Amino acid sequence: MTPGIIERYAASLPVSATTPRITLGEGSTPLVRSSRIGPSIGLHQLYFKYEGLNPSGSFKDRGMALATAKAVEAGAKTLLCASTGNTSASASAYASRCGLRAVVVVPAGGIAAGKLAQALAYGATVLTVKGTFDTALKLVRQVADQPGVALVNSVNPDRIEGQKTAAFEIVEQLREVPSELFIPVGNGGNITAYWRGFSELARTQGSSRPQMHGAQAEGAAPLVRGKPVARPRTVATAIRIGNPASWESAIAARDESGGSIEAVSDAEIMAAHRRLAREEGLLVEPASAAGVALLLARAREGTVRRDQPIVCVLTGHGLKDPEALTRGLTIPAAVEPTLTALRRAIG
Ligand code: AN7
Repeated sequence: MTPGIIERYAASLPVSATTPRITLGEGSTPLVRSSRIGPSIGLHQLYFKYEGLNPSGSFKDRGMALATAKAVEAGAKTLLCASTGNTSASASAYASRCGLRAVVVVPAGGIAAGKLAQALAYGATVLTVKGTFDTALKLVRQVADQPGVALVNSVNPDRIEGQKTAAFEIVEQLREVPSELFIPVGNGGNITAYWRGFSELARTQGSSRPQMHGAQAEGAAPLVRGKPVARPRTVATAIRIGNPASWESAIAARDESGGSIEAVSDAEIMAAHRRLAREEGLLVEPASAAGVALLLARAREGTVRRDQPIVCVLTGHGLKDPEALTRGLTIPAAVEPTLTALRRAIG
């Protein structure tokens, strides 16, 4: 049996012997060495942490395993969240696993098809609101004080604790600390979690810490602009967030690591998304390509350390957003079922 993150990292997590070891097999995701993108820009130690291979298809499962375990331990009956899609898919999966109710609130028309399908299929109560993720999060925070309800957005500290385990895994897999880490930033929870993970290793093992580079989409870049964005816009729906809940800790990760949080355009995101599929065989959702887009931009500027290991976190699976995968591509017309027609079509 594959141990989940609670079992593997219990000593570093806020759990006791009686905390249930809830798992869907999250974590232990591959660190894949870049075969073509890295070498094309002179980086021979570029790696991708492929978090899309988690059980519900995103990194959220690490934090959700722990948040659900702690909710069950506290006697909760309902998991509640607002979401741009992945948190809702993950909460719905872990709730069904534990016989809890999931209530997920998502922006109407604002989440990728696969994520909505997941929440419905796992049996969650799915509510869509006319507004942004920020509006949805503000609303759910106000109803989260009901008895038996656990709020499982990343404002829940157990989410961040669970997600820091990805930093532990990277160091185990690489057998050293990367010099730079590139990661998409929406609500700011995950960059906070990685920084905590690397910082804990630095404290306990005296290791170095990477420079943290966060990527926001140009039309949804409050941390880059220094002020909330009322109407966030981007093709990367997962990070269409205008007022991140983990604002201060995301900025702290940037500053303490000597890193950056920068904006990338939708065109750059989609170009990186396509390169990951066509040059690496890695399907990701658009938001997950934002970190790679930032790396490519910095490599063009010449501000990347070429001789050091660099890791890009690929946060969510490509199949979550099939529309993004086929954008600009045409589905071929049917071929007559004859050898001649097939040979002609192959060319
Ligand atoms: C694929 O699901 O906020 O900076 O509600 O799904 O920790 O928010 C998702 C965020 C990056 C950004 N990549 O992480 C949600 C949600 C993917 C994501 C992010 C998200 P945070």
